[in-house]
Amino acid sequence: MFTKVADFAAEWEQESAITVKLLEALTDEALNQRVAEGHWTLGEIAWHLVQSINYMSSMGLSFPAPQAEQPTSAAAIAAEYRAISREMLNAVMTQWDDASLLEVKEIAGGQWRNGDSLRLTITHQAHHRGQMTVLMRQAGMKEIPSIFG
Ligand code: NI
Repeated sequence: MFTKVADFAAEWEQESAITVKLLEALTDEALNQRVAEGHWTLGEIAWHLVQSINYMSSMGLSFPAPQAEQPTSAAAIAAEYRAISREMLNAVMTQWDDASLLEVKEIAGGQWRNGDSLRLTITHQAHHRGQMTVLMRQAGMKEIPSIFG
C-alpha cells in the first residue's frame, strides 16, 4: 500500500503515461476485437480503465466523472483517460494527505485503507493493459508500444 501521497503521485505519473501511450495507439477498427465470444471487447476494456479510475470517487475523492456512454472512437477514449487520470491525481494531491492514506473505507463489504485502494488502482490497470496488448495483436495491429520491454 502507499503511505505517502508523493510516492503515489510519482508512480501514477509513470503508470498513467504508459496507459496513455497504449490508448493513443489504439485504432477504431481494433476496438471490436473480443477476448472470446461473450467476453469483453478491446474497446470495453479500454473504457473500463477510465471507469475504474472514476471509481476512486467512492473513496471520498471529488473530481469530474467521465462521459456516461462509452465513446465510439479510440481517440475519444484516450482523451477521457488523459483527463480523468490527471483529475484523479490532482484530487489525491489536493484532498488527501499522508494520514488520509491510512483511513479505512468500506468497499463491497471489505475494509480498505485508501493507500491500498491507490495501490490496487495501479495493479488493476497493469492487469488490463496486458490483456489489451494481446488483443491489439489479435486485431492485426502492427504498432503496439512496448510497455515494460
Ligand atoms: Ni477490471
